Amino acid sequence: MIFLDALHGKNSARPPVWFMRQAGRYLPEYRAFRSKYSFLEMARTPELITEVTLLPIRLLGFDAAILFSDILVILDAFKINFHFEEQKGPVIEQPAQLDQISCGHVEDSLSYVQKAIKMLKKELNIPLIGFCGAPFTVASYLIEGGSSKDLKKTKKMMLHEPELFHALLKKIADCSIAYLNMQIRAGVSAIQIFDSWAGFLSHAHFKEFTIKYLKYILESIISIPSILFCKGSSVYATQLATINPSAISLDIYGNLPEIRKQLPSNIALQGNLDPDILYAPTHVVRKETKRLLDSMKNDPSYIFNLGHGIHPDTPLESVRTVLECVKSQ
Ligand code: 1CP
Repeated sequence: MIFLDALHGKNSARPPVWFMRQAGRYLPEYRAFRSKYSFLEMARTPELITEVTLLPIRLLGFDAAILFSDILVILDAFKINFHFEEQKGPVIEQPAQLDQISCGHVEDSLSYVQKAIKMLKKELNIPLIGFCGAPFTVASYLIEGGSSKDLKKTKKMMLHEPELFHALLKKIADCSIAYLNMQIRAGVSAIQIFDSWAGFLSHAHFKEFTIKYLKYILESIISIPSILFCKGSSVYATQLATINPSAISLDIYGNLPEIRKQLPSNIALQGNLDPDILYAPTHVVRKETKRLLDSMKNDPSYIFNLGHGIHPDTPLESVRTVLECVKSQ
């Protein structure tokens, strides 16, 4: 299992490869499912979660599967209603009373995730990655009511009402611990925590509002390989390393060999191909993939991935080209 070997820093074969959002709209087979079901119908139905998780594995041959789900399904545990709109993304339906929300039993509200993991374990012969959103990023959706370009409401709340903000982060962290432990007991082989929007924070605030809760989560979950991702991870890699994840997933900005030198050797690195490169002509896709592979040659703990999720309009041919390059190493 080269993916788990790399997470443990002892992969002597080629680097393993998987993509964030690998089960998504760039696949015609995914779009066929979406023409019949809404995203949330799919994400709440164990049989559909299983089918869609397996799509990119069967069609393209990635080395790890990631559970088809979303960081926002945890809102089901808080009984907060939300939906996804075509152009807009997630919409939180009733602005929550943030001082009053509480997380119920995840085994009840998120049982569909537990069932899907058990089904997937029977089908898969490669590792399955479970995940959740980080408290800061999940809180930002609750406060903004959906996606935001600047996280202004979130940062205002953080600055005006730090105690309320901390209490909210703690509640989401506690719920995330229960949720990840449920996923681990059901059989995932590794977990990834997505703190997509933590890059909006300054250094000191990153420590206070993000690192604190990521550390708490990592220390509280059942022991399993863990990967931390945020947009901004190339800036915050050394801070993220202090809480000892198995791996850090790098955005597109940093130079991996340089980051490698700054971090303890027991921390694996994942990333950081720019997803936009997949729009390039095939020979450029090949050249850029090789450049990244060469820069991490013989690294026993490198996992090939993108710097962020794959775009919905990515040409399938480019994905095939990347996989071919990595696998021919
Ligand atoms: O079909 C569709 O219209 C839905 C598109 C889609 C998909 C395929 C959404 C809506 N979520 C997902 C799946 C998803 N989301 C996965 C599945 C596993 C995989 O194949 O990787 C994962 C891990 C996520 C995580 C997620 N959701 C993040 C963190 C990662 C990242 O991209 O930064 C975030 C921020 C979300 C929120 C979200 N989900 C979907 C949308 C449109 C958004 C909003 C993004 C934004 O605010 O800009």
